[in-house]
Amino acid sequence: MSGTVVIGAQWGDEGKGKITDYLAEHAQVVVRYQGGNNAGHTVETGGRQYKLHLIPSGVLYPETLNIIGDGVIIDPQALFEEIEYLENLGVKVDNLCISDRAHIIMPYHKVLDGLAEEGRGDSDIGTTKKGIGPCYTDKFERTGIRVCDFLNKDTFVKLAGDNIDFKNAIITKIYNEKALNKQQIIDEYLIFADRMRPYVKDTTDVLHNEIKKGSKVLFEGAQGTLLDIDYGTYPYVTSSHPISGGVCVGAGVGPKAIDKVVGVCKAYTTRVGKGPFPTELFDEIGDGIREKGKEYGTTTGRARRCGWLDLVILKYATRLSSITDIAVTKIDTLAGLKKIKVCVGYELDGKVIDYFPASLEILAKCKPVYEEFDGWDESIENARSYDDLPENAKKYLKRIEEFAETKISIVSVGPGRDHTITV
Ligand code: 2SA
Ligand code: GDP
Ligand code: MG
Repeated sequence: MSGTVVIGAQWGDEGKGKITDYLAEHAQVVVRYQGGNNAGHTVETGGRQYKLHLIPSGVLYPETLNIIGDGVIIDPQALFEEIEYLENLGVKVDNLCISDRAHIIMPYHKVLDGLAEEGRGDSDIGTTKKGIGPCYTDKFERTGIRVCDFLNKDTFVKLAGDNIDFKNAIITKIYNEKALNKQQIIDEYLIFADRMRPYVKDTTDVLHNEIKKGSKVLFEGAQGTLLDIDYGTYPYVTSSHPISGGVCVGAGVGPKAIDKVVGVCKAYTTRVGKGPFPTELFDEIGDGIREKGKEYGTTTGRARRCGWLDLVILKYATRLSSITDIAVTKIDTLAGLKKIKVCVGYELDGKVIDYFPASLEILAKCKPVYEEFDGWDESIENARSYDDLPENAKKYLKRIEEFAETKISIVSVGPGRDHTITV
């Protein structure tokens, strides 16, 4: 048995796509278990860049089976656009399986996501407007459309019709906007259903058979720990479970299917969207990290907020997901900084705490307690072994391991597949 989970230990965009692609060389199956095309996973190999949203990051290996599990929500239009995008880049998308229990993102979900965000004014969440919150809301309200229902014409027409009538009442009466065209949506989505049919399977069955035969499985998380609906900075979170606990429900396996959890952690912190961020930098250091690290949203192009590494968050993430191995990414971005700070606690009402508070009001009062490290000038993109790293970078990594009480197994020094050091 060999099941490895790759999760984001911060607010997403830690480089999960890159690490999944790197580890996928030795895997037979890659599974997405939550989220939708709000995710943006960038993989670089062979001098080419691939931006993935819904399709698992194992797709660049022709033999790898890629599964979209039941915990994922699927925008059919976005799915086929992504398949076409990959095929135009010469990547065949033959080995893709979609769960018959996953839910479908419908046009009204996207419209309602946008209208709700506008309605919130300054208190907006900063969503990707891909319909994520409204689609998961329908799932839990029990009015959603599952893939198996999407493929059954009569069931789909009835479910979609009822939903569109109901959502149109909200759109016209509450938001005073124009109603959506029911027939047009149904006709368009029936065509998508036929295109999706060949990919759809009971993915739990497929996955269990693979596990039984001894295949190595990678479970690829999207977003990150602090965007988890239960454990993140609620309400500034996404509507699913990016933590490793999400794997069991989102892929249909028990905890025994997992024997390793890789927590991907950027050497600093970024966040896109609104919400608290204790170590955020508002100065030229933060701007410099954004430019050097190309910190712009993979899906929306939004500028990411940048700040120092927060070890309180990393420790929280390691505990929540039973992280066994840390992958530190983008350490190359920090080269050239004279001093590098790391948050090792929060000062709250005159005392130092080392846990991540649930209440946003309390979090707002927390002031980061920093340790300061000397930086390094050498560019480290060409480092291919731990010994190639500058001494000061090694000291920085040692402190991360020590604080998180977890070993670092991977250090990433650039965006490419080969810019990777296995420790
Ligand atoms: P949503 O759309 O309902 O999931 O938004 C809720 C919050 O979750 C955040 N979120 C993300 N944060 C980081 N990266 C994500 N993927 C894209 C990327 C984002 C982009 O890879 O860069 O391109 O802007 C992602 N997806 C959701 C979102 O910002 C909200 O804070
Ligand atoms: P994900 O959502 O966690 O998969 O991360 P994204 O792909 O949204 O954002 C990470 C960005 O950093 C991508 O553009 C990657 O190509 C890039 N990247 C990943 N690892 C490294 C690294 O070690 N160094 C540098 N410079 N870039 C990296
Ligand atoms: Mg991303």
